[in-house]
Amino acid sequence: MWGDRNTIVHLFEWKWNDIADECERFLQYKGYGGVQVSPVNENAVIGNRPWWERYQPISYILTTRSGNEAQFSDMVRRCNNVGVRIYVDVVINHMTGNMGTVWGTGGSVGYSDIKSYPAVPYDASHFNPDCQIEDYTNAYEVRNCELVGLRDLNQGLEHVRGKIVDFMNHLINLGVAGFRVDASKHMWPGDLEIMFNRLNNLNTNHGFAGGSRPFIFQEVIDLGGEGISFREYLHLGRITEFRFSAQIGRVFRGGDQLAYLSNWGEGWGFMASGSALVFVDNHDNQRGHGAGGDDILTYKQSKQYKMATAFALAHPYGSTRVMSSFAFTDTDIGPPQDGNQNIISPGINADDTCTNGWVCEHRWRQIANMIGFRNAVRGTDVNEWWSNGAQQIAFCRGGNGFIAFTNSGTISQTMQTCLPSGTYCDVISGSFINGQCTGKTVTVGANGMGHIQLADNEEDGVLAIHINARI
Ligand code: LM2
Ligand code: CA
Repeated sequence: MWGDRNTIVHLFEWKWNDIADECERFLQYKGYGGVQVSPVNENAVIGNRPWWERYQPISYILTTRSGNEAQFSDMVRRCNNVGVRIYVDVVINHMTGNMGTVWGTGGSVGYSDIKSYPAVPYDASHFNPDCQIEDYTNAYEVRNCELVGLRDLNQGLEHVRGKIVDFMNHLINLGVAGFRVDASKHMWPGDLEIMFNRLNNLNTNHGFAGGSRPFIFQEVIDLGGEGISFREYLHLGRITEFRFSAQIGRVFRGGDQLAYLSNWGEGWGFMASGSALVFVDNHDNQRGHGAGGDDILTYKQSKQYKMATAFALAHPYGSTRVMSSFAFTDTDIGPPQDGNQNIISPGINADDTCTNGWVCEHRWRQIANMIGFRNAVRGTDVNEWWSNGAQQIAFCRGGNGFIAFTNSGTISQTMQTCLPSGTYCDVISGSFINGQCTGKTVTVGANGMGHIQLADNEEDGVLAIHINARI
């Protein structure tokens, strides 16, 4: 990422042209560092187009409902030009489920019953034998059997490795910055290592320094108690820290005192900060798939969700990812589509929010402004931790930022903000625009002290000020 940027936003199921527009009109100005895009390669066309059809590959042709290769390539160029990196969700553990002859979004055919995908090509010899994953304490089974019936590729074979490496290197040549590796737990670390080592350096024609390696974050769900540990993947890249997602949701739902967050991070048993990719929710657990169950907060619990997200972005632990959703009640339903099953683009309201069924959490003022906070406090630690011993906390990030939270009761007191004297804009209740603040302000004296007013009944239980929003 560019040095003055942070956080990947997952623009789940967005079309490439819309993402390019979003990089240019919004993400660059808020300081977002990158976009995780939905799978780019051809997937099975399934019924009324559930979101999960994109996790059933037919080939490595870059044609999906998000767009074709020309559109993808144009998006990468346009986003890189404004300093926003692209990270691709690569589905390399498996192909489709077993459902006979199946057609893909690029017009290719798959014969899933005989494990034949001619557009790659893969045939039955390239897959693991038929068996289903049932016992998650059995590492061999988790890696060599089928995950929910999806035809399981054998990455121990050179032919399979070569096809996957060619696919990923093609994306690198098009200018992507890295990958979310789907279902990493279901592949052998030794096979991943061989493949990752064969990836090209990032494309210097897209502004990457010579010798830059792709940023890899592996989807490994490890809440403990299984046959496979995240530790087996630490040397290969970052890892999705699902305990972060489950615990932050539980805490901000009121299941624990905010005061206990004083040692958040490794102190809570999470992996080392430098290995973790962290998030409040992801596309799976926001709808009851994946891990975390009822603890997970989503856009549907908006106040607590914004608070948890603000905490995640204010805290130095891990590399952060923000979820951006389409609205749903049915957990299978895909993105907003027209009568021809084409994805409908989000429209943009005057207040920055989205239309047409897109939630756009990443555009919510409280979330987007915290990207600016995170950029302002880069390189600092948590200091001046304060709590009331229960549901109210506050802390500084070096001398660059201060944030307070209440999950119960009103905060009204003078606190150490660690900021130079001046008047600061609370970027939660408003925004800092052209030197003016549309929300509350905090006046900080020469001693760093400021009066913090955060009422129990406010829209958001957060107040955040930082050095780049001084009036
Ligand atoms: C992932 N990470 O490891 C993704 O984050 C997750 O979204 C994917 O599952 C999963 N791995 C496989 O890539 C999703 C979804 C599943 C869905 C699969 C495949 O959570 O429910 O399974 O994609 O589309 C669906 C059906 C399932 C069926 C399967 C095969 O829901 O009932 O199993 O297809 O036909 C018979
Ligand atoms: Ca596997």
